[in-house]
Parts: sequence; structure tokens; C-alpha cells
Amino acid sequence: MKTVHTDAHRQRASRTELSGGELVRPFECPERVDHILAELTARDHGAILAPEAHPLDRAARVHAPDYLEFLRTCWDEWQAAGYRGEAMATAWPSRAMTRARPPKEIDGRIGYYCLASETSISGGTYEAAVAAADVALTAGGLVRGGERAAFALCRPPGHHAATDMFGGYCFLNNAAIAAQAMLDDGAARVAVLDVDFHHGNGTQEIFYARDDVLFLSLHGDPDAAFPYFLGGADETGAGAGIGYTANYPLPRGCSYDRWAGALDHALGRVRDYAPDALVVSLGVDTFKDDPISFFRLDSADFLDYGARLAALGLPTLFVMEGGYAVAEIGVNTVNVLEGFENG
Ligand code: OKP
Ligand code: ZN
Repeated sequence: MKTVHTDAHRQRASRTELSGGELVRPFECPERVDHILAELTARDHGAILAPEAHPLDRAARVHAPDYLEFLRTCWDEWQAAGYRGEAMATAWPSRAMTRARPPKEIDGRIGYYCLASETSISGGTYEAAVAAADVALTAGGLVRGGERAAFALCRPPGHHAATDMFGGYCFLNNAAIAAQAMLDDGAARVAVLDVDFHHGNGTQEIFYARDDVLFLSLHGDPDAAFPYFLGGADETGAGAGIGYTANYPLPRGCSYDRWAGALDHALGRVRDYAPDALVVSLGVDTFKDDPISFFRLDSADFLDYGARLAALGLPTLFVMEGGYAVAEIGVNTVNVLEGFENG
């Protein structure tokens, strides 16, 4: 399987994440990619290609133009305002303050576009996010062009990014951008299966009222896990999209047996939908030693579920999302891809 990758991700090198009331070095760090690349190379997984640049219109198919402009200019405006730290939101339109329109001042504007304040914006964040979208689009193009599967080694991740909101380490929704591009390039239906530990709230929001994308997510129950405010089993779509969202919230300590049972159910839904392609939001933070998650998958389980994905027989685009047990992220990620190829 071919991998698409670029060093441009290194420009996303924020120093601060708000975690437990402290500013810590972000869990979502550049070394994550180094470990995945090392494992791809050690196991001779396949060619590693550079992405092609795509026009921003591709991202604008799922993101609002004013949001893209905010991302592009945020860091410069933050610095121009004289703030010394990285750009972080501290106030936003909430249930009690419903004036939901972007203020002029960047300190307020960042709140309008932010859904979770752990994530700071720093120099190079926008450029890295655009490069990650290019990675997903290029790998998606390979799949549309007839490859059985391709791996988009995206960083920063994307699945929490909504139409006009960033957070949860995500800025542009790489998987949604790639899925939309497949539709725009002729696919009739695409399924997006999100196996990251966290609910793919952004992807769900983007496609919630549509029947041309089936969105399915297995994740930590939002009663107990980020992103907390979306991801319930009762969210099944709206309007024309009713029945085209499926959530599988799972409890703390979830074993592979239980997780794989939910996966098999989701795969049955994908099969019935008969899409032209499958996009997998591939986070490996379901691993037992992940520092911010609470499932119990071990490294061999990733091989096993890779094979289950392959059994669908669909053209498949893997898009990298989370995974914060940095030393094991390479083995776990490549296990999914290898399990798929040998499956
Ligand atoms: C991004 B992806 C840590 C709290 C972390 C944000 C998690 C974002 C996960 N103290 N909250 O889905 O892997
Ligand atoms: Zn995650």
C-alpha cells in the first residue's frame, strides 16, 4: 500500500496544550509521524510519495470560507495584538451567551471558531493543516484512480474539525475533505468509518444532514470522554441524513472483544450501504497504554481489525488521526495497514 507523507507537518509544533489546568507540551507532537515512518520503512510497507498541492476549494467544500480565512490569519493577528503566548480561546458563544457571530478582536474571534480550548494555534499551524489536507486528497486520488488502498499520513489530525470550528488538535477535517473530493470526482456514496478512540464530531457535523456519506464512529462514551458534547448512540442524522450516522459509544476499559463486536456491526452497516469507497479515520489511541484514552486494545488487535476492514472488499483510504503512546504508534498503525493487506 502506498503512503502519502510530507515533512510539512513539522510546522505544526505548538508548545502549549491546556491539560488539567496546566500548560503542557502537546500530546499531538511531530515525533508521532517519525515513529510511523520508521515502522513503514522497517517493514518495507510500500512506496512513500509526496502530496500534490490542491486548490483550497477542496477544503472549502466542507469548511466555511470565513473559517479558512480565520485559520490563515489567526497567528499573525494574535501576535499583532501583542499576546506573548500561543493563541488560545478563553470565551465563546455558549448556551448562556448566544451572540454567535465573530467579533473583530482576535481574542474573541478565536473563541467563535473554537470548540475545545486545549488546542493552541501557533506559527505554521495553518500551513501544516493545509499540507495534511493535501496528503489526504492525494492519497484519496490514488484510491479513486484504482489503488486498492492508500495511507494518508496526515498530521495534524482532522476528525474533530467541524464546518467552522477547530479543537481537539484538529483544524481541517482531512477525512471529510477527502471523502467530499471522492464524491465530487464521481463517487455516488462514501462511507467514513472512524476508529479513533475519540468521537469524530467534526465529520459527523459536516455530513449530518446528508445521505451520500454514511458516517460511523466507535469511541469512548461521551459521558466519560472528549469531545463530551457529541457522539451519543441516539444521534442518527437529520433531514435527508436520517439513518446515515451511526455511533458506538463504548465504556471505560472496553476490551477488544467488545470493540470488535461493535466494529462488526458497523461493517455490516457499511456493507448494506454499498459505498464506492471507504474512508477510515485511523486513530490508534484505542491502544491499552494510550496516555489520554481508556480502551484496552493490544498491538496484535490492530492486525486483526485491519483484516476485518479488508474483508469489505472496498477501495479504502486510511487517514491518520490520533494515537499518543508515541513509542508504539508506529507498530499499531502499520499493524492495521498490514492486517488489511494480508486480510
Ligand atoms: C484528538 B484525536 C488531555 C485531554 C485531551 C483532547 C483530545 C483530542 C484528541 N488532557 N483532550 O481524536 O486523537
Ligand atoms: Zn483520538
